[in-house]
Amino acid sequence: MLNGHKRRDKRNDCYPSNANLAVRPPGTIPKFVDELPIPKVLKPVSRGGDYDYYEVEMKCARHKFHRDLGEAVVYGYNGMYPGPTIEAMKGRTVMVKWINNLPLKHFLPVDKTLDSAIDSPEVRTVVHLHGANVAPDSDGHPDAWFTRNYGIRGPKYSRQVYEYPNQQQATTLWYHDHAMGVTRLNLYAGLAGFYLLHDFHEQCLNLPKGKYDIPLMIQDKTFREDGSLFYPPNPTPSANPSVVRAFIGNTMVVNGKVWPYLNVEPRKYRFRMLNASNTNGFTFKLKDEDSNLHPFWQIGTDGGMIEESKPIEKFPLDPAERLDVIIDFSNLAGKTITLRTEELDLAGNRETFKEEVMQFRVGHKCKGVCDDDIVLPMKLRAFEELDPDMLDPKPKVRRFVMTEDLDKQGRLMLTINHKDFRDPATELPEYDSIEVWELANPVFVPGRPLGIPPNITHPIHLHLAQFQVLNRQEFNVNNFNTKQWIQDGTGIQFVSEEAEAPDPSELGWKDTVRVEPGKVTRIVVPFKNYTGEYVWHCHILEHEDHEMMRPLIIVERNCE
Ligand SMILES: [Cu+2]
Repeated sequence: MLNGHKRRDKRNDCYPSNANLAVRPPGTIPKFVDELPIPKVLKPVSRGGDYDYYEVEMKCARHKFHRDLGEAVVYGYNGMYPGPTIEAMKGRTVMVKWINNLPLKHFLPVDKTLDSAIDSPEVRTVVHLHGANVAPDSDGHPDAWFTRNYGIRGPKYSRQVYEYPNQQQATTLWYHDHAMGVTRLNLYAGLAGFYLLHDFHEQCLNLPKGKYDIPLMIQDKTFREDGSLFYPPNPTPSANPSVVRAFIGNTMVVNGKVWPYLNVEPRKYRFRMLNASNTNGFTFKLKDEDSNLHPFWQIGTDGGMIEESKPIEKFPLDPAERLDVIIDFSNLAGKTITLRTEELDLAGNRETFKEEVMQFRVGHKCKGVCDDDIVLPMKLRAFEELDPDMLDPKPKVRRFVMTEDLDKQGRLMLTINHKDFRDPATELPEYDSIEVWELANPVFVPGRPLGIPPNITHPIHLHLAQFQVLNRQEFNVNNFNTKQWIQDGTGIQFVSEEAEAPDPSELGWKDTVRVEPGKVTRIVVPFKNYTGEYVWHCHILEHEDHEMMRPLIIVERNCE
């Protein structure tokens, strides 16, 4: 096995041939010339009475992102990018042996000055199934990493085979790398795939199924002239390469193709939309060639089905968030519908190349039976809204501030309550308790567009838990006392008494929430199912690698 890899490393298959080539201008890459790939469904190695057993091997591979680009080196689960889709059924356990057969040296710029990277091997991996309800030892703790053949193992490493019991409702999960300090590079290199959890309730709903149920992994990337992946080394006086504060690519990639198209029939389709970008948040909408807007019919959030499908014209989607939608092409035969974003470049100008994401080309007739019996809106499932004022006992309230500090190299780093990943745990909720978390983001310049630095939204992700977004409330960032507010909730001046309701697309169970600049974002979180050590963190991968992450330890309930 090892010899095989030595041979492969020698052939330089795992490294771009020329890492010094210039960046390819996005305007030289024609749009909508490649068809959208649909990731293959993974087959189990064996099946037991109540479980399926899979093996997935991470390895380097060559991948063509676009007709006119040369092959790029990628890291892929089973050598595929995106990784193969795992289809699971509620109540039936999935076991996966995650195997690392990657080389020992990374092809992207590794910052060896990050706390977690000092003395750590370059290519270390651990898989997190994002949004899943799993025991801590199968959650993919960022310190549970391992190298090729499990040769070197991180301090929290405990097992080769992860166990996913699938006891939650049907939803779109995704698996991706989570190794501390190199997640941004491993995910950018291609280590991400879908995990679609089904249940009987969902299967009895009259939703588009099979080839009409399509996952969309949306990312922004930048390429060199030869088609290889570009990620900035960002040398600083104290570190070369050095972690960047944000990575914004100049092209849009869906399921591994740059600006693809999809031929669709004039009927309804289900799309599971995932933002798997490193930093970039998007606002999506659908437009035809005459600039008419067409609605998405939302059916789900991160955590599964919402109560009733509803039309939405546009919605925000930050890194790691998912939205489950139906797009109805029935009355659009012969039309071309473009999935678009409202992109701004870093100067706040319209980012014309990235405003287009992919194209749906609607054919003139259905291949089989059209789906005229799917009637929208559609009742989906019961949903209980959690109102903290009605809860007994009263939920514990925790307050967090998205803070800025300097690291040992003197670089700006983002922290939470001025704490980083290595500080002792402070979030130890009790098993079977419900808490309210208030997350303040005081870095805000009014008048500057959202998403343009410093007005950055932090997508905050809690492992294990699914929560509900309560509201957001704008506050005066120039008159804010971080310490006092964390301590007792005073030291803050709200711009208005009234809090804003969540975006309509956020009404449901979530595992990632946008903590917008200049606002306090409130969520209500039940902690249940497992005790033990997890993490919560910003899902901007450049922030998470630079320790914008905290331990989350669910403790046994105190019975007094
Ligand atoms: Cu962040």
